[in-house]
Amino acid sequence: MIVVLSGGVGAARFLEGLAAVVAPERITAVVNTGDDFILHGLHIAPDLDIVTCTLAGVIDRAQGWGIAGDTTECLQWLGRLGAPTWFTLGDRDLALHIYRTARMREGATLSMVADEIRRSLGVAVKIVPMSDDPAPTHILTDHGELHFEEYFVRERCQPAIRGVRLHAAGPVRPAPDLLALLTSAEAIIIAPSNPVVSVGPILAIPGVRAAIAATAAPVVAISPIVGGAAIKGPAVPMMTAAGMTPTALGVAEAYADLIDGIVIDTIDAELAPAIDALGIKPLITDTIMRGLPEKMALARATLELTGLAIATT
Ligand code: FO1
Repeated sequence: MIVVLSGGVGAARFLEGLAAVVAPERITAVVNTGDDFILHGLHIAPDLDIVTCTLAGVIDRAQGWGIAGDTTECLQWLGRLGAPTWFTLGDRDLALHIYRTARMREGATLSMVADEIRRSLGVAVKIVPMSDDPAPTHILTDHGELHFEEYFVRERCQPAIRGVRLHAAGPVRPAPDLLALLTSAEAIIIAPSNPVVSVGPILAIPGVRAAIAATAAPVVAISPIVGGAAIKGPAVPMMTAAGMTPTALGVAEAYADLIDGIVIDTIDAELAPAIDALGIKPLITDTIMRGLPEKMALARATLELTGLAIATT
């Protein structure tokens, strides 16, 4: 099993390429739930839905989130009623949240519901939340403590970050079988996601780092930072606030105790010697995922870095 530690948009795009070069059944995406929050009384799970809908081919490609061709009739009426409309939930998107909330109210776990939804949408890649416990990521700002989505969407990343608080609702246990999945994996890939608020919440779960350190599998990452900038999202200010250097080298340093190799973009080739000096094998390639061919090429390069003789299509 190839296990991919995943956040949202960047991870989803990488997974599209990976699922096109190896059998999708061989892939398990372990997805961040730190962005999950309750809105309109519904359990919203942004990264789970981004990964699932992207792999199902129904994602709004321009945004990277939401469902293609969606409408916002319900949201407009919610606005008329005085409900918050800062988080754009389309009519089709709402079906996911209504279904998830109803099933969890019946006693289903987030893991069970994530599996039901991906199967309903015909996704062969297994999709596993990092935990079934609430694990909200909070951003400490000079405007107070905000949930990640309040900071990222409602406040548009304007408030100055004072810090990041992972697992802000209390102890977070690994999803069922997550630790076994990591120790028995044939390869572990850390997707090109925000190291602080997308991958960080997964690694912060008790037992996860130890399981990755203990696994016999090759562990490789793909840098989400290219030329000192993030392709999407607030990775640079967040890495800085977390005391990391917001470069591909800084990403390698953040994962230094876990990874054997890291894929970096050609723009960052001059960082390769410093990465090599960390005992981490750099692979330099084009990491900008413009279309499916680039996503497939990046997936092949990443698999090559694992050293696994994985037959790719
Ligand atoms: N991101 C935005 O910037 N604005 C939105 O209104 C928004 C709505 C939204 C709805 C469902 C969903 O699954 C994701 C959504 N996102 C939105 C993306 C989300 O805020 C972030 O991209 C992820 O949480 C970070 O990985």
